[in-house]
Amino acid sequence: MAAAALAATVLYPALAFAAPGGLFGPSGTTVVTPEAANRFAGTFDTGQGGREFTERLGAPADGGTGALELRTPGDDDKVQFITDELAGSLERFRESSYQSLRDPASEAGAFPSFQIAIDANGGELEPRDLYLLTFVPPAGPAGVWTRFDLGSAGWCTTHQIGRVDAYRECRDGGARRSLDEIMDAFPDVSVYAAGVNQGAGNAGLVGAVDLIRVGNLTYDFEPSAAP
Ligand SMILES: [Ca+2]
Repeated sequence: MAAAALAATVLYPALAFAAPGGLFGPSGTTVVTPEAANRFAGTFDTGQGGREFTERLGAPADGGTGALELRTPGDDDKVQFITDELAGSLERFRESSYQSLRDPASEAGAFPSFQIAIDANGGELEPRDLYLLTFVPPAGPAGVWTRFDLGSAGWCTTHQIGRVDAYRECRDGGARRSLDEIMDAFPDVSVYAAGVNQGAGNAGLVGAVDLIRVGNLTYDFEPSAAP
């Protein structure tokens, strides 16, 4: 999809969204279920991947009974779960993390990654202002819930032009920058959306994610609403 169309269909709705609660946004834990998606969507999905709320792989501590499972059987498959509720200040991500697990039956060795879509100079989004920040998790064991700290992470910064797959580019290399370095480079930066990404380039990976925390807000993914 062309950058202009991408921005128009995906990211312009966020322009009308003002994050409540000030700089650090809303607080507390939000349970995200198939029935209550909290503006999460598979914005950049491609190919034949799958996404399912399930208890099959359990949940991390304090993460309820289930999580969101992501499947990318083919090399070109890409599944995401991204919300523009996280639009606003990049500062909120100084305190941020998520938890992930790789199914031991996976053929691939990676974990689901995390991405932040930014407007490099804030204000009105022009297609040329759209960049993606990608966190590529380090290697780790399968079958264990692992917490990834995003506030101290190194971020791969890619200009979103045409159909380039930011995750695949970042998995294969590219400089990593701290949030401070990104904010120095883009003093007026604003966030449009953020969430998890699996693929392209993760053939055979079955991963799960839970407890996305940004600022004082935590998203707990669950198969159904708590009674
Ligand atoms: Ca959960």
